[in-house]
Amino acid sequence: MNDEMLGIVLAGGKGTRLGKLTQNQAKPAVPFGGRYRIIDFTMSNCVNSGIRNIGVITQYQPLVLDRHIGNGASWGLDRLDSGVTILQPYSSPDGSKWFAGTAHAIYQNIDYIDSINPKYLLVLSGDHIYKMDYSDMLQQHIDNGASLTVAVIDVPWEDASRFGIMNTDEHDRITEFVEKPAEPKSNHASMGIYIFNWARLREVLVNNFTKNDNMLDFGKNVIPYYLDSGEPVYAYRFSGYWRDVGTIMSLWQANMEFLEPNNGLNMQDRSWRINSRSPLAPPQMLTDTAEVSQSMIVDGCYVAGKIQHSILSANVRVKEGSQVIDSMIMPGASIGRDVTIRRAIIGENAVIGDGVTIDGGDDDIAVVGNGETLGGTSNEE
Ligand code: ADQ
Ligand code: ADP
Repeated sequence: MNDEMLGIVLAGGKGTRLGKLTQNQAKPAVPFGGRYRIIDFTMSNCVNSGIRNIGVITQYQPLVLDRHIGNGASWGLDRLDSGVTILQPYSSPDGSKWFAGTAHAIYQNIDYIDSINPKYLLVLSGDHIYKMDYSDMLQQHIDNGASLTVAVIDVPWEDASRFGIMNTDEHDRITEFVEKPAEPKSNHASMGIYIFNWARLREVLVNNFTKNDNMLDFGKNVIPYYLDSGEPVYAYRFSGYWRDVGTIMSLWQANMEFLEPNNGLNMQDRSWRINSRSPLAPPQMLTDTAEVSQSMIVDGCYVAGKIQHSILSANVRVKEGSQVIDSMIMPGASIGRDVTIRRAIIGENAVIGDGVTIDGGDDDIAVVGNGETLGGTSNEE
């Protein structure tokens, strides 16, 4: 059954709300949880759900993401009966093919999708942290006789205006959908995860794009169009751990939750592994001055300071006299002597000079960008 479903990961968003962390890479490529990049969760969910073909649509700063995904071997996608294809905007004789929205990005890749010829199209976002079995969602889609199924989760009311918000009838058929409403009528939020009957979606996209460009986005255009046309559109309820890590605060929070043993993600579960491409790094070194508590320290780290309730990704250095509290340090960052870092995200390969203090304060999170250097003092051996 799952051979009939093609997974498409939308990985092209600019992620402007992540600021300096997405200046040189797409949001799905942002490091998470010490060993991962955000997209690893979606990629692994696909493979664990039995999906054999995945297309990853990129656009904005795709280099890091391309390298990370490679031929898909990290997820076992390099076999004969499976594959991952990176889909980038391309130019054609009739002009630019830049993707103007999520549905437009699918429309531009019709040739690729036709080459796989799926019965169902699973549209995913590359920037969510969660574990989900899409084959269960597909089963419900089939049982309902749906044309489109949207995965739904209840979010805190104060966050509801960040999402597509819907109402359903007693059979979970969606009766109303508004993308990011200023005044949400419910807290049933779209997770941005869709299963479409491909033949019908293809028809809708082709019909509309040949006339005009009014089907650019799934949330803003396609779902309302389906509802107006009376298509059977159903909600698939999800109640597990799920985070949209599109803002600095939500990215920091999800990393801090990752430190909690019972956060609902269950990373020890060997039946639903999250895989990633991790180049081999030497073992971590904790010196006799190191003090580490409630933290994750990944391979290649050198720690001579104090680490408390923090994540140190691969190849991070923290020198003597420094302390790192409630923070996420991305791969390759180097922290000098007598530095204080609290409530912060430190970008990849950032260099923090001796004596610097970086503190987000009690209501905010400080960010140091990828490759940024702070404090001119010597940080050499
Ligand atoms: P957003 O995430 O705000 O809301 P959008 O900006 O359309 O919606 O991005 C969806 C995904 O597609 C992201 O992963 C983004 O990176 C990617 N993307 C965006 N534009 C793209 C393009 N042109 N080409 C390729 N990829 C692109 C959506 C839904 C809401 C829902 C939330 C849940 O619209 O209804 O509640 O997701 O997070
Ligand atoms: P944000 O965190 O800003 O909401 P998203 O990933 O949701 O980030 O994308 C924001 C918007 O930027 C989306 O509507 C997307 O279409 C648009 N976008 C995607 N790629 C680019 C690009 N290369 N240049 C400019 N805008 C883009």
